[in-house]
Amino acid sequence: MKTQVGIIGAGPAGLVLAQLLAQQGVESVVLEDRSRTYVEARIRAGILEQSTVDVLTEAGVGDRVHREGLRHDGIHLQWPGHREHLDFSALCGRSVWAYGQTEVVKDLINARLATGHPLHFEVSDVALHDVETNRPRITYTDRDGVAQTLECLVIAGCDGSHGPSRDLIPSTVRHTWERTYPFAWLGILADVPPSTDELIYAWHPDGFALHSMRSPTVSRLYLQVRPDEDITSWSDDRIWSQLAHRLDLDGWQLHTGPILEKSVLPMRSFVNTPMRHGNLFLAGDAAHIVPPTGAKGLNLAVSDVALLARALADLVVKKDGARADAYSENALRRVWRATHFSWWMTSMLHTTGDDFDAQLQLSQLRYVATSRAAAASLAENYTGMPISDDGAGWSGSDPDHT
Ligand code: RFL
Ligand code: PHB
Repeated sequence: MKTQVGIIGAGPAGLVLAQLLAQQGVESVVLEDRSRTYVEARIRAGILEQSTVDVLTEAGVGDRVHREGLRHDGIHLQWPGHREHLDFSALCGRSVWAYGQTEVVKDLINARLATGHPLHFEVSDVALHDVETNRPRITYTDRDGVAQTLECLVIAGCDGSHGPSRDLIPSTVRHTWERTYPFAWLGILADVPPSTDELIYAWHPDGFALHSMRSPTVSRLYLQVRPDEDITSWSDDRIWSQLAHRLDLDGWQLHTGPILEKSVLPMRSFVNTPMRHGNLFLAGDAAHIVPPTGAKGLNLAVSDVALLARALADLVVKKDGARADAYSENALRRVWRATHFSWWMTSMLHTTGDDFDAQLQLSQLRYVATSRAAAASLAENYTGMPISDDGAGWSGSDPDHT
């Protein structure tokens, strides 16, 4: 079999890339080792930056997010006795949307299958070959157990943090940076209407808590826990009472309901460079991981492939390699900005057990809540850098800037 772009992974990165390439007349084959049901049910991120919604719209899969997504024009920052609202529209003129990754993935799979272009689930033994040549290949076993070879012009490694693609970059050119954090999140999905209009990010001496949401009837909440936390020691009652305790504010009440899912997520920052080696291009979690505090993981995956789709269309259709040559550097500018912001939000909001750290965190929270400049910095990072080929940043995005 032959294709122009072989895409490994049907997560947000691989599926958005396939959709954007198809729109530009570039053929691709998507290979995914999990089942469609598994991929569509995997509960992960929930906040989409405006640029992400724009890319999904441009990719022809924006209808449902516009219809069912909940637009948020700010967040609440909380510490004991205080809940301060940051108004993103006033601070930077941008918004975010609460819309689950499960729904983004369902929309993308439906769109891909509707075009009739290949998307193969439940493949195994995926291996990449000759990525430094003009004829890279992917070998795999299809769901019927038949060995297959896919000849490509380029390969897009969109296979997440545990996929095989990243390892094809030789150690002589590869550089990685990593930070593991001394805490994790216990996340729940609950069948109860959100108790808040905007997300609440709460600092508390007993640990961070976050109130998010998926729809007008489903809430998503998180608690800071130890990385080795045993989930079986967290009964539903214990989870709700810790959430109520950490999110407590006079005159406000947390509504509880049936817990549909609970899991512990480790927290890590990781960056792999370069994001291109020969005719292998990495995108999304295959190249970088951020802790979820900044809500950036899914958004970075989408911005990577927005840049990559243009680069690959130029390379494959026009035989113009300029954007492909600049891809790694341009994508990494956004990646490092999001890596810093996610680390900063994580450091500001998670208790370490150290009293000095706690005082610095409270001082920072008061500063962000009272200084327009500090609040605007959080707002423009949270709502995300506009996507541009040269990673030029935010110039021109300030509504007051002429
Ligand atoms: P994905 O979504 O992991 O997709 C990669 C796909 O590649 C497939 N794959 C393979 N396919 C074929 N052959 C192989 N050998 C393969 N190996 C892997 C996988 O099955 C999968 O379908 O990466 P992508 O597309 O880059 O998207 C990135 C986002 O999914 C990710 O950044 C976020 O979800 C991160 N993240 C969260 N981000 C947030 O902003 N907020 C959250 O609350 C949040 N929760 C999470 C998360 C990531 C998690 N993981 C990865 C541990 C919760 C979890 C559990
Ligand atoms: C979520 O809704 O899952 C969510 C929201 C904000 C974050 C992380 C996760 O920072």
